[in-house]
Amino acid sequence: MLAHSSIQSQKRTLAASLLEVCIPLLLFLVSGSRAFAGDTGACCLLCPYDCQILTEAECTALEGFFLGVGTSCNDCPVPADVPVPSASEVTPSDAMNGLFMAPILPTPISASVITVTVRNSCDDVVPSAGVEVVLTPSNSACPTAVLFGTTNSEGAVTLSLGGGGCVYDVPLAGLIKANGVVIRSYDHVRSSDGDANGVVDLADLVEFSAEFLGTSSTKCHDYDDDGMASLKDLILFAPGFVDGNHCP
Ligand SMILES: [Ca+2]
Ligand SMILES: [Ca+2]
Repeated sequence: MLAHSSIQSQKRTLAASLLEVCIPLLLFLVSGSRAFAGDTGACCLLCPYDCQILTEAECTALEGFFLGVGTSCNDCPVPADVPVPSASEVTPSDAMNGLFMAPILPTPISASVITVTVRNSCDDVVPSAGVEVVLTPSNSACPTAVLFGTTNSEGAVTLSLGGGGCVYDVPLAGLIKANGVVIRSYDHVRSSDGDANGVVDLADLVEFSAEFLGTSSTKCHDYDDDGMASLKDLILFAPGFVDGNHCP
């Protein structure tokens, strides 16, 4: 009787052991069959960028982009360095609806120093982006103007628009490119050195005053493009005139 009980006990132990081994094995085979069936591939996820090897259904559930069965994560397009105009910003030029230039010495005038922040489609900043300001021949830049730069780790670069001239209501008058993509196209590029002779001088004051007093129509000295040459524009004109701002 004891021997029979011992045998039964051994059988139960053996059965338990088999189950312990077989259940994981079955689970492995079931899950492995999916891979053997070859229905997985690269699932590219954006914002933030990621990639996982999944089935198409699993990828769709994550709102990813399924590249196809058998594809690898190396095939996912990486959007990180593609600038998007609507996500990028230029201060203070965006608020002024145009670019403002001024001769650079002895001290750059505030609004002529701009900050360009480049972002991608995920609204993430784009570091190490090459940024360039492109002007028409109607504007002349000082030799030391900084019209090119590379964004820092915050996706920002500061440029100094030293120079003069006046362009208004001309499409493509001032372009800002980032990694070759046009992120801004301004119709106005104005300067306190409106006649572009390299110095904010009496001739510019005469023109500014005419617009400020309303004896001539607003054209070149409405720097913030609000429809009139007013106190806000005088604040940008006066320091350059008083200091005789000039190009090197
Ligand atoms: Ca001048
Ligand atoms: Ca104005």
